Amino acid sequence: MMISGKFESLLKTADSICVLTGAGISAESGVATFRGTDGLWSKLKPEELANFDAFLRNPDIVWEWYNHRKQIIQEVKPNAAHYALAAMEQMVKDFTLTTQNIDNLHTRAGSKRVLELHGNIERSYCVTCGKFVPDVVVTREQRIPHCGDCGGVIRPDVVWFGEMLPQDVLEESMSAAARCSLFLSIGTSAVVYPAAGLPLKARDCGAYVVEINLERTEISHLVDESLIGKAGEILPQLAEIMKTSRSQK
Ligand code: BV8
Ligand code: ZN
Repeated sequence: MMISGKFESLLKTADSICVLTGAGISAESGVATFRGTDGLWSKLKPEELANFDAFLRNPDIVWEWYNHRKQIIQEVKPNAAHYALAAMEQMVKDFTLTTQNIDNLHTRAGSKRVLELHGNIERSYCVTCGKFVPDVVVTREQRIPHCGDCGGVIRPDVVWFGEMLPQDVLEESMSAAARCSLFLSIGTSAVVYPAAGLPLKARDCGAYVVEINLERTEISHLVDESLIGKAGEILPQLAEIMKTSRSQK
């Protein structure tokens, strides 16, 4: 893997690093991406599933989709890319990991502080009283889970199209992007906003922005360096370079 001298030096010395991950970082764990060739969206339309109106119209269909994804996520494991980022977090003073993924794999790989921009599939809440409900199971008999307290419909705690992102998480991600000297955009097609605005914010604030992705994306022409390849192969190499000049923080 060829990287520039500037990138290598920042990996070894940068005090503040910010990372944005997307579905591509979980692909090698066996979790389908959205827009790649075998992506989820190639068969289903996001507007039919990942939005609140679709949920109100067909809560059972949306729950069936999330239940299917929950089952896959429970069967898969973090891959080398997730572990590499968890190792980097231990070596860098100011390290911020922001993810668009809802699969919990960064936390399962040992990352201590994960900013979840689009929520987490393992959490659900009642749309009426807001009560969080752990481990919701949808069955053939009970296709739409209801709240034990008020009888309201329970929904996955994920951010759908047209919904605001958790404000505190977004603000913390934006300020990390603004102060970092190195920004890594990993496994994301960079089409969904405001998440895709993070690498651009970092660039505007003077960070060196590197994209690691299987193919070129909407922001490839805007970043400083693009590494085309698998996150599971590239990230461990970057963590090794980091290790050569850093110890545990
Ligand atoms: C909001 C739900 C305020 C959770 C998701 C017009 C222009 C611009 C923006 C908008 C617009 N109209 C509306 C908007 C705003 C809209 C938006 O951005 N739309 C886009 C699509 C045009 N955004 C919103 O609505 C957001 N809310 O803005 O609120 C507002 C309110 C009203 C109106 C306007 C604004 C909410 C966004 C969150 C939506 N929820 N999912 C879930 O079910 O998961 S989005 C969905 O896409 C996922 O969350 C996912 O995380 C996200 C991004 O996808 P990626 O992670 O990038 O995945 P993708 O498959 O696309 O790419 C994977 C990449 O990995 C590929 O490039 C592939 O090549 C690569 N790859 C594959 N394997 C590997 C790999 N790379 C490395 N290694 C590998 N092995
Ligand atoms: Zn309730």
